[in-house]
Amino acid sequence: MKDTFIDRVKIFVKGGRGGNGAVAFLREKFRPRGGPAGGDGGKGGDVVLVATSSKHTLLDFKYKRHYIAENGQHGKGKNQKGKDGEDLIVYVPVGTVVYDAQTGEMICDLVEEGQRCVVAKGGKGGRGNAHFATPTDQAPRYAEPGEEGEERWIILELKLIADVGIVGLPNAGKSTLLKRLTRANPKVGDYPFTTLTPNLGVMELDEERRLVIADIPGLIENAHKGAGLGLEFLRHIERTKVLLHLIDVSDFREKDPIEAFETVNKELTLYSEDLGKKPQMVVANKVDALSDRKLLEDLKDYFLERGYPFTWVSALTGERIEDLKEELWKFYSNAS
Ligand SMILES: Nc1nc2c(ncn2[C@@H]2O[C@H](COP(=O)(O)OP(=O)(O)OP(=O)(O)O)[C@@H](O)[C@H]2O)c(=O)[nH]1
Ligand SMILES: [Mg+2]
Repeated sequence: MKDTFIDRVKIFVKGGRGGNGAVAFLREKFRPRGGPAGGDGGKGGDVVLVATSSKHTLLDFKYKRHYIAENGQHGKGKNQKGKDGEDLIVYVPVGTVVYDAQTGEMICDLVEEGQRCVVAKGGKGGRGNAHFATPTDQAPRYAEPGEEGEERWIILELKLIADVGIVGLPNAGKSTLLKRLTRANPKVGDYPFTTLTPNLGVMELDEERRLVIADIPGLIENAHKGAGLGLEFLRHIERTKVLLHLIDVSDFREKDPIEAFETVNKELTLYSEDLGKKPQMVVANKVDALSDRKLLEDLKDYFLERGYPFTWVSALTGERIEDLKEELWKFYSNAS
């Protein structure tokens, strides 16, 4: 993913105005006092979002912010109805969630190809005077105006659709690992919060076995209350099937990997119970800098006892990366 990844935009949508009903009378040679014959106005077009997998970002919306559907045409004489305005179809990537900008209410969640969502209804057309004739007023000079279309600001938010999400404390080596597993080229740094927006990469074992992996900014304690950067990006891994939980074991005397693991898990659960319950595979990283590898056995016991598969790598040197690919694939395939 490029730095230009746009995952949230605000746009204005407005349905077309309904056409006015017409005031008209039949004037025929042999019926000089023909009845009212004003046609109805056409309906205004709707603004309709449609999910497509051929779009992957919300970038277009950064440049064009207003989406207004066509107005309905006015009614005409001889009871002719005005033409309906055309719906304005706006394509958005699969994975777009739509909110009302003012109320924050979710309007729709576009998860499937071709799924549609009307975000602004067109106004109804007004009725022509033909509708208003009564026994006492057979020649009404009144017709309804068309209604205004609905209008509002909406927020489009794109959740990345990844198969695997990498989570862990800042600096655990998540981006380095993504680089190793895929062809993605995220920024790596020896300081926390190097990653500011999510990165995506595709891990390819062979033609049939591919996984999309997401690397998100590191999580810290109280992320669910807004500490650090992590929280805002957790939505990107809500839809992944499994999580790869990366822990740094290089400095285990100073930074307890189990504590790190529990801290991150607590934040995941506090953010959303579903996220906390997602199957996790625990991966110890930076084993190149670990002098006493016996620690790995202890960690393995700890995690296996709790039902988490456990493995280790060095994202930096590439040690056991090929094994991890196979293990991750297996874990992913077996997760329901
Ligand atoms: N020795 C060693 N260092 C590593 C390894 N993997 C990553 N690092 C180093 O750890 C630091 C952090 O790596 P990143 O990949 O940026 O870590 P991150 O988890 O993405 O960090 P944030 O994006 O800030 O959350 C960098 O200096 C990496 O070079 C490893 O296997 N061994
Ligand atoms: Mg990173």
